[in-house]
Amino acid sequence: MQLTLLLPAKPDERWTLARQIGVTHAVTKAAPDLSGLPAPDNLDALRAVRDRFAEVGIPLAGLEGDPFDMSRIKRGEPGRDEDLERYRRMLRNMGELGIPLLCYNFMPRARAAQHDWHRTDCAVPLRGGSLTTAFDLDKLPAAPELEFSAEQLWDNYTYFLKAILPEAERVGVRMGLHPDDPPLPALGGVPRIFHSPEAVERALNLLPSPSHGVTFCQANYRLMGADVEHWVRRFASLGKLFFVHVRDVVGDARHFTEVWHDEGPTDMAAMLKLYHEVGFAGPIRDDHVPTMHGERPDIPGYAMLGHLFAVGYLKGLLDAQHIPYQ
Ligand code: CS2
Ligand code: MN
Repeated sequence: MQLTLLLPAKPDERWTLARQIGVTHAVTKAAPDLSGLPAPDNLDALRAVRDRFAEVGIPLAGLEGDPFDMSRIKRGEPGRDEDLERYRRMLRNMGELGIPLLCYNFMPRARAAQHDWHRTDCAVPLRGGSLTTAFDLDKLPAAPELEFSAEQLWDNYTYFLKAILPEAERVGVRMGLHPDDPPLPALGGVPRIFHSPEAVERALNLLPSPSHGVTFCQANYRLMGADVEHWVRRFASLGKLFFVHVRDVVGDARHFTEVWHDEGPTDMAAMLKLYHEVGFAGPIRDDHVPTMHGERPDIPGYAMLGHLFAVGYLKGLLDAQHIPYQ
């Protein structure tokens, strides 16, 4: 396994801290507002991002998230073919630059939403006054009329996959589908389709390809009510376990709170042993952590102090079980 952190696409103190705690690989969201460069469908821009990480010794294991506004693709709106060509260009660039993984989601953004992933509270007190995120469906206004149907979203997804997956396969980039977060059938007036493991497997079977697999976001599979061990083994047996997000939650998809990696209901040691047993050798990251004393509350899940704890905790569990990692 490659011990990884999601780091900003521009160097800052988080890069230094990542190196100091022994993280060996990075993933990043190379969107212009984060990189200060054109989007990754521009080869020089993506090369600059890759070289930034290479220069400090934390090679880029992959890209995550929407590299530019994906609304027209996800909503099936006019202009999507232009965006799909950009997406294919980004894949070609990744292949040329040796960036092997793309973690993507297909959550259409609700008009009012700030992120694709959604929370109703980003300052829930946890241990010692640390602050975590939570979601409570009952705190949202009554579900508005859907702007379009789940079947329409499946059609948009199929159109997207047919347009870009052959290119990913041609250039050797592996695409890991991240589940919806929260894994609900609709949110904010738009449908969601990747809220069950069966839906993810349906996606993999739409256009069978060795370049298509899963980002196994453990907490979201738990929120789906899925048999997490079963699906880790199934995706691994299919050669589809490309990337792992290993964080924990209490609750279910409608009402949950994210928790510290060492205080959740999931046996993290057993999960790491499972990933090792099924032969997972890809990148693994701690995903979200609580915000700690003195940290900015405006980047929920991604302030750095909690990652120092989480990475140390995961390294301890790996070392104690003699599970090799880079
Ligand atoms: C996270 C994502 O929701 C999750 O589980 O992995 O929010 C991820 O942090 C963002 O999409 C950026 O990749
Ligand atoms: Mn995740």
